[in-house]
Amino acid sequence: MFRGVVIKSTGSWYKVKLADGTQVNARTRGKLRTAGSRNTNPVTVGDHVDLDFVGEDHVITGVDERTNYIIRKSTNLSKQTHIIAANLDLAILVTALKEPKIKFGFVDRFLVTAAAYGIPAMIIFNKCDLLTDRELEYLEELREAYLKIGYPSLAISTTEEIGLKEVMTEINGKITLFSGHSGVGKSSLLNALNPAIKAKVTDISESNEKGQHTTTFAEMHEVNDNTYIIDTPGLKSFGLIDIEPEELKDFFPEMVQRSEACRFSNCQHLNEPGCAVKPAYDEGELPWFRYENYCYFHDELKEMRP
Ligand SMILES: Nc1nc2c(ncn2[C@@H]2O[C@H](COP(=O)(O)OP(=O)(O)OP(=O)(O)O)[C@@H](O)[C@H]2O)c(=O)[nH]1
Ligand SMILES: [Mg+2]
Ligand SMILES: [Zn+2]
Repeated sequence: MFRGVVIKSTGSWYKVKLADGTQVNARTRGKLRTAGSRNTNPVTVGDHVDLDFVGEDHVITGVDERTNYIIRKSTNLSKQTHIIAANLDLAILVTALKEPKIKFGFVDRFLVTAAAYGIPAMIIFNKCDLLTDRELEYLEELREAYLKIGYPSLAISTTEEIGLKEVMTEINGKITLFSGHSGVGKSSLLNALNPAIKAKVTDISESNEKGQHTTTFAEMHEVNDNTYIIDTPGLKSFGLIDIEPEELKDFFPEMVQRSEACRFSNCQHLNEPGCAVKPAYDEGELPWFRYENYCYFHDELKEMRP
């Protein structure tokens, strides 16, 4: 038996890094014990696995229990789920303010999901070289708003090599997930952090014409000895999953912080009397767009309930 870590998953085969550092292609065979049953993929990037040699092939025979994992619905309407990656130390949402334009709903869906699965999250605003002074000021306000609700962020430019040291400081010694829309520069940033990686990058105008993502499968890359980044294909949407509407509030850190002052211990911060959370948004102490997203997600989760 061999031991290894899954570093790439295409759905039909897996690239596994064995304990001695060599990389092999492996398949799964038979029934694997897995955490969830509705998932489209029983084995995911970051999984620690057992392998056997069957004939000429490496076969994954078992998957270790995951310390954590992050799941999304394949599409917003789909019932099928997809495990993006497992055993993460940090989840980074890479976005740009423009080219492509930021979608706050998407950002907050990602942050809620990371919180629900207990994974520390942060935001990287890439492509700052494209911003005017006014836009840069706006970005600073935005970063302050996110910091206030519990999410650190970095403003960087991969092409101008601004802020790369700060990114390195955040990810050093960790296994980090890069997620975000197509074209925000996830693979470019990966290459900038370690030019030997040479992940495929496409000019945004080309990729728009084809309507395709440049990165097609999640893959774990070694940035240095104990620092890994999992680069993922760009996402169009991010469906929430496995969250009850009543517990959604627990995944908004700014709500958790203030909810002790609510009259009712199970306050949903919607229209309850004596709520201490909603007024903080009403009065501009907390960013209003977060509350809008909360209400929107709450409705969505209620509608999904069987
Ligand atoms: N102006 C500017 N362009 C950038 C920056 N970072 C990346 N790009 C460009 O953005 C485009 C898309 O970059 P990719 O790294 O392929 O984006 P991705 O997020 O990996 O996209 P998918 O793999 O499709 O999810 C390329 O043309 C990059 O050169 C940046 O900091 N500034
Ligand atoms: Mg990419
Ligand atoms: Zn409340």
